[in-house]
Amino acid sequence: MAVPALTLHVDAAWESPWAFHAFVALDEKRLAFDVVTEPLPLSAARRTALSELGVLGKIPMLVHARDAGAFALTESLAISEYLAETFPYPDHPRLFPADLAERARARQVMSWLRTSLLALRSERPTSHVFAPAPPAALPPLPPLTDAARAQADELVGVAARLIAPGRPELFATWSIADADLALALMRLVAIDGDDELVPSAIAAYARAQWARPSIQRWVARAHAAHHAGAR
Ligand SMILES: N[C@@H](CCC(=O)N[C@@H](CS)C(=O)NCC(=O)O)C(=O)O
Repeated sequence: MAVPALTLHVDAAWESPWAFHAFVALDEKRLAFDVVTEPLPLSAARRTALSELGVLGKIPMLVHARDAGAFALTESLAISEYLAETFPYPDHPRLFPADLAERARARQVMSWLRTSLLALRSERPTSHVFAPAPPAALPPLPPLTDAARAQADELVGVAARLIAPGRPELFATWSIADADLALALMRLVAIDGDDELVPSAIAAYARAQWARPSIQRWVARAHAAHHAGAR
């Protein structure tokens, strides 16, 4: 069997939202890839080794073995854009909308999700979103502070403006922005319950996205890591 030319370095606990993004992007592109797990926080030696490879010592890191030599890249959005351009449609499914305005909107949402909602992200961590049921497997989380609650309302408001009623995806076809927005919403839906903070139509969007095979393949790896005690 041919050795995949692509390797993705992810966190050993499988709970990084940015590694999730890169993994889903590779899977949606129908690309074969190897995975290397990195315990976090990275040791000084590992951070140095990764930064010598790909400029920044972080995960996710994509390594592409090419005739011209290995190319290593961090930053989840840079990774999905590299995959979109290196393995373009129609030979591979799209990651970004074909329409330029929709593509820009997808980038806007993903950039915002990476730079905002810090209190909500801290109080509703992905460790709980990716944990296997029952939720009792992890200690319960306290109620949201006022700051995180305001950010939850902001997130729901953004989702409500973007998701057309009854539409399963943000745009005409699925895009990687759907995976990012669904994960952000699952911080509320999976931890606090559907009805608590998220209107049912938006919770239904998040759950439908969550059922996507690429996302479920990440979730299965996260559950396996949990059972193996990697977190
Ligand atoms: N903006 C980056 C964030 C990447 C990032 O912050 N990665 C963290 C893990 S989630 C990391 O590598 N931390 C190194 C460490 O904890 O030692 C992206 O989108 O990929």
